[in-house]
Amino acid sequence: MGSFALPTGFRHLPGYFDRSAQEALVAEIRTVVAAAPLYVPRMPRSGKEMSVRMTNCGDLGWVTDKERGYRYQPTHPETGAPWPSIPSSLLKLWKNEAQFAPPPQACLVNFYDASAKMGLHQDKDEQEFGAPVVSVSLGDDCLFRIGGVGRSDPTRSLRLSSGDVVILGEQSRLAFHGVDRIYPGTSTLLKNGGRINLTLRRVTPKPCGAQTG
Ligand code: MD3
Ligand code: FE
Repeated sequence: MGSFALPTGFRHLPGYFDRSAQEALVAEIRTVVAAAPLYVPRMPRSGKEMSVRMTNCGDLGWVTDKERGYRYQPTHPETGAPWPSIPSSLLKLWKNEAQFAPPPQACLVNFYDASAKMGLHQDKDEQEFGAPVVSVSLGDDCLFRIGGVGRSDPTRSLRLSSGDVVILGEQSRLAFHGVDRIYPGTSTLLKNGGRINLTLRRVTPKPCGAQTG
């Protein structure tokens, strides 16, 4: 609830995608999920289930399980298949908003039902923090919270709606953040309700002199 400044490099672009673009994105994500089913991520060591369901597209996907913990890998943890490719509309979003950064390697797909949430955390499993994280919200609204680079730094809460884009660069890249709650029934985009969040990331530094991302 604070009114202090957000970290530099934090950009919230409300309504970036209009309804028809959101519908097109949902159709593309359904294709991704058909090839790479949502799975139940588990916390390292405890094996405790997260409430969010996850999958990925891109060369690398972020996964977690009890035995091996948080990591990026090129294949689905349950099917063993390579992740499907990142939809072109998301590559275009990255190109337009992440400026000089080389192409995204990972697109994490998070699905929240009415009771799902995500605790306050930092995204630090990547080897590259120079590139921003670019996120897209689809479906029901959520209450998103962002703080500073220390776990106990004061936090601010923002409501994110379907079609919103959030860009986390510079100081905000390593800020603690989380999703406190979903507001069920606030969007008609997803037939059965819930919220999808897409998070585009660079995982490794750009290979020096290479032509590919
Ligand atoms: C702020 N996802 O997948 S997206 C995650 O809505 C994650 O599913 C949330 O946090 C979600 O790791 C938030 C917005 C977001 C993404 C990455 C960030 C905010 C961030 C990285 C640093 C700071
Ligand atoms: Fe995160």
